Amino acid sequence: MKKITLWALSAMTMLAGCSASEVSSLVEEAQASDLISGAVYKISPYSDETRSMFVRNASFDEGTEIVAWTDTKVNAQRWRLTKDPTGVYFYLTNVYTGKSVHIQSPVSLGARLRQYGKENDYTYKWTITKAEQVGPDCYYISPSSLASGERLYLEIGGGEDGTNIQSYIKRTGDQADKQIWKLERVQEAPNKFTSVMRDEIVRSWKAQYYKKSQNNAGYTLSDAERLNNASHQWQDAEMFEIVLDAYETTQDPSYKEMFHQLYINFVDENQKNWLYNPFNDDITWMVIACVRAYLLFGTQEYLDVAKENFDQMYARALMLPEGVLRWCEKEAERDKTNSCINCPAMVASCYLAQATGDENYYEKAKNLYEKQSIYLYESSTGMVYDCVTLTSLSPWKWASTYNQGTFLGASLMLYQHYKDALYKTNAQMTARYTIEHFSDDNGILNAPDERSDNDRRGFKGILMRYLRSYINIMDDTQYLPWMEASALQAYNNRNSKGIIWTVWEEKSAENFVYKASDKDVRYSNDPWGTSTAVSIAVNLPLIQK
Ligand code: 7K2
Repeated sequence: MKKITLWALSAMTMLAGCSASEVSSLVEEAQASDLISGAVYKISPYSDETRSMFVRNASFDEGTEIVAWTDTKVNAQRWRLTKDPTGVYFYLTNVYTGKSVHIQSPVSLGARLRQYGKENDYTYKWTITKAEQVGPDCYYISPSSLASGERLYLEIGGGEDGTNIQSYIKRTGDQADKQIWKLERVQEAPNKFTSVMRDEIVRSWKAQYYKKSQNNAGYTLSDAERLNNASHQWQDAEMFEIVLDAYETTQDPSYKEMFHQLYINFVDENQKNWLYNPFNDDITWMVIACVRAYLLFGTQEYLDVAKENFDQMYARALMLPEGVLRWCEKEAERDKTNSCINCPAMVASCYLAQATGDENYYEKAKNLYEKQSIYLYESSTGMVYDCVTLTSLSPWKWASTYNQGTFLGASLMLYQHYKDALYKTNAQMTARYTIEHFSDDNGILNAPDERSDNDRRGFKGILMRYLRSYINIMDDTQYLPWMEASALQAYNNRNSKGIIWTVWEEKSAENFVYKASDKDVRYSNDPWGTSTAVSIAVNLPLIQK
């Protein structure tokens, strides 16, 4: 061990003063001449071709580790090989992040690989030689920096996802295979979000969850049993909305049928009047889904059910004289008004106005908007507060993607109807606040509070539909690159089944478990936390080329 480290140091010192031709003369073996400079490759351990080299979590961060991970056919697992100016060594540049593989220096036994944005010294240069005795496309990959006959070779550590890739002295016998890599040339895919990617995401999600969400038992539940089910109601409704989004943006008639099946199942489980549920927001989310479905498909029952539930909900939820809506009818919650009831109710009311032609629904939405703006909106920043207890009047100043989204949506719908510039300004402020507040250093959506909580994990899917409205209605594409970058991040972090957990900045595990700081979240049977990627996929406006 000691010997190698010292030797590596001396090799470094030598190289530091070398000219290009001197460097190339140090290479003793035939280079892999059939590798094409500029072409894109999948690089897999020969001992486990189901995996490939991956920038951990598809992160753009400088210094991110390069690891082996189950191949998911995404650019974060694809590498461009480029010859260095001497024509001897290769750079390996990730197709997604644009950053190149660098070996920890001084190069020694166990040196790790990381990505960085520059590729101008020997720590980025790789010698790739054929392992012809093993098979076609098989190679050794060595750091360029070691000048003597004794080279180091890249090898994988263990056999799990996330196992590191390191350099080591030549292995023999049983161990030899772990230093062999398959370099398979693949077609280059641009870092653009396409309709093909969108359809893959929807298809995978449907394949994983759709049948399981159907209740074929054919029994009617008692009220008490339905209450136990209540926390799924609004999640169901918001996933149904994603199906409607998909219909709107693709015109694929299969979504019409899918919505209808989901609706049938919903009323089978929850019946057609939902007032037994004390959460007024739960009722309202499903009202939105139903009235939207009526507007799209013309099925009268959807509108009748939506209208009945909305009217009854509104009558019991309206708090006077304040003019806002009560979130929950439970005794301890009766003084509280929340953005998650007021804003969806404004949206529902605007849709009902469109569906019925009854102007009163627009008036209801307008009045609610005015009161929401007094109690739970900061017009100077575009921040939507979460909730306030009217007896204490000290709001919880917590911004969430869903409240930002529904307030944005209400602003847009009211602007379209009343043409009042205030709604437009609020829409612009709210959109800007949302993008600035929920971005990481790389300009990609990041909502740390919404990673694992049972309800919050689906929040950002709601935002996506209203961002689409914003882009279309305001004809303002300034946030489109942000949205596309976020969609691509999600896509690059899919698992091999095509399922994407709501934490788009982390690779979705093959075993469908998200390790939150306080608990493990299992999502192989729960579609909610993976619906957000479906939402961005179907809501991202695709620019025709
Ligand atoms: O406090 C409310 C809301 O204001 C806040 O934004 C979120 C944050 O939490 C609750 S809403 C949570 C749901 C719980 N189950 C029943 C649902 O109707 C309810 O909306 O997470």
